Amino acid sequence: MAEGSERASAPEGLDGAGLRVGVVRARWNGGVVERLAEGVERGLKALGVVADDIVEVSVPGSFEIPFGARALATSGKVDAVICIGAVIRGETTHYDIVAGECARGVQDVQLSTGVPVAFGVLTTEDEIQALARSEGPGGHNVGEEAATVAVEMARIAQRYTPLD
Ligand code: DLZ
Repeated sequence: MAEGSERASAPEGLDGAGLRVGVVRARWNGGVVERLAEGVERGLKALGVVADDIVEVSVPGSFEIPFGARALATSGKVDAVICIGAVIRGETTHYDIVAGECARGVQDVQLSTGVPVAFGVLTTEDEIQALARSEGPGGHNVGEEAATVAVEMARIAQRYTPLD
């Protein structure tokens, strides 16, 4: 597992004020996903994204996350999308399919639409690992990290999107 020092730090002065952010959340492993959602909320708030600019879509499982992300990305209503879910190997016989298709689909969505999509989906061996990556304030939370990624990538997209 990546230690704190290996994780990407946020760029200096990163500011999410005025950005509209979509959140796609899976209902499988709902307890862990709720913890990730709390991390997303903390992360966005810390960067100045207000609650009125956040739209949330719930999907059944992580396999459906790319579809939800595409719906939001093509809506014209968001500057970035954050995906949160938890695929836990111990509880999932077809773990590799669900986790792999989720990651592939998310990457497809952001490259095909030009709207950044942050991958806050946990793929872990067991629930202990999932809980360790969805901690409360001050701890490691992949949802919180994904919030920072979404804001950073939205700013990059704005900077380099050609004018009409
Ligand atoms: C079916 C399934 C299984 C076994 N495990 C998980 C999981 O650990 N995490 C998750 O988000 N979703 C899981 N799913 C549900 C699939 O993502 C999907 O919702 C169903 O296969 C229906 O398409």
